[in-house]
Amino acid sequence: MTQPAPAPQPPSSAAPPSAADELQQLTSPGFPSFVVGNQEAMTRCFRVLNPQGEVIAPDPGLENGTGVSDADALAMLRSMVRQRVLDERMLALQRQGRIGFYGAATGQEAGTIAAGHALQLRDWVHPALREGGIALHRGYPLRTYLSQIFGNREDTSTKGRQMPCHYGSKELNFVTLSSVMATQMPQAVGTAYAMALKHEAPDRPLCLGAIGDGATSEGDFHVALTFAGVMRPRGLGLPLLLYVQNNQWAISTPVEKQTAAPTLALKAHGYGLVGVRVDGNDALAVCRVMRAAADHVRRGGTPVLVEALTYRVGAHSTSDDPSRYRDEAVTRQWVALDPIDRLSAYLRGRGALTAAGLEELRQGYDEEVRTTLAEVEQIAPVALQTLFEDVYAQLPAHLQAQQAELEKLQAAAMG
Ligand SMILES: Cc1ncc(C[n+]2csc(CCOP(=O)(O)OP(=O)(O)O)c2C)c(N)n1
Ligand SMILES: [Mg+2]
Repeated sequence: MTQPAPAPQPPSSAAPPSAADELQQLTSPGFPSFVVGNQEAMTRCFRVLNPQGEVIAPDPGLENGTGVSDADALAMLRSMVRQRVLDERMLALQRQGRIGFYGAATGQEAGTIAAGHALQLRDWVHPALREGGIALHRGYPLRTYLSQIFGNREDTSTKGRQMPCHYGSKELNFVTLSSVMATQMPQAVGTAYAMALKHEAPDRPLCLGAIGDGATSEGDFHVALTFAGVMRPRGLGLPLLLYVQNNQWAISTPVEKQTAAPTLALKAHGYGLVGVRVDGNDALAVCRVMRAAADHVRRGGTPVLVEALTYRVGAHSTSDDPSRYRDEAVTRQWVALDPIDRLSAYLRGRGALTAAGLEELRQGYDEEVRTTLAEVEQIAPVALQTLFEDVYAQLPAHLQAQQAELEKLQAAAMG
């Protein structure tokens, strides 16, 4: 008698990778080379520091064995601590009903700040929700950053017409965030194309387009990668870096539901781009990879897609409660891989920072945020008549009528 064939099993939906699984993979395979089709660069995760902040494989040919000076590491740490303090304060403020919305970058400070630090000020940035810290790192005033969140008269970026966190600065080449996912990608391709037409290799300004893992499922992502590969003005690659912070969640959708590909960096290969995966919680690794990628595209090399592997340890935004859809035990494992702890442990090991020095930094930024916030809360809201500005050179009749009506209502309200 033959045994009945076993009933086919439904495919199991892949469980989110545990931090332990990811750590297994996070061995340092050596510095990735920026070559199209380099399987190892796209699948293994490049890192410099282990979770304790020790250099995994010091390279005697490089400054400090890491390729990053203490001054650079300290500059990144300062901005990362500032971002953490600021985000914590903003979340508290939202809970108190003093601001409407906030999207924090908690746990992603290395992925944000180190990527920004690797660029030059002449380089353009098309940011997504987690990259506001790059603007601050470039010198965007905290007062203006907070004014945008309050939408007050000093909100020079968006004049109170946008949601909070939509900062932008022409002077800093930091393009105002669009909430619409993945728009950064084709826009960055266009900006990079303009750079390629206006500037000569090998020292061209570049453009960074940043998105999250969820945005890789948008059509715009694929359109942008196609153009990034095929557009070769003057026979050179575009000066373009496509940067994906893979924090493993898109609100409540895990990255395993975005793609069956083993990594997001692998997607670069299908479009003829260079793909590199880096530990997004390791500021030194992000800085090194992004600097090398920047150098590569300034010279005219093929555009690079960098996937920074990290985790969204907090909520998506102040409108979200992650405990309703994910296992927070996994989150706690990632909290143990905190990028600020790791970088500060490294700097302490080098004698470039003390525990007291770190605490002083924290307190200094806490004071800065509180003082600036107290000032910003006193700034008047945007004047109502600005509703009618900036769209029409000549206000159409129906808007003129509405403006007159508004003025009458305002006069009546003033008594
Ligand atoms: C085209 C589009 N669809 C849906 C949304 C609503 N939405 C806002 S953020 C978000 C998830 C973004 O996830 P991800 O790209 O991983 O970035 P993260 O927030 O994790 O940094 C969604 C679905 C949107 N803003 N734009
Ligand atoms: Mg995400």
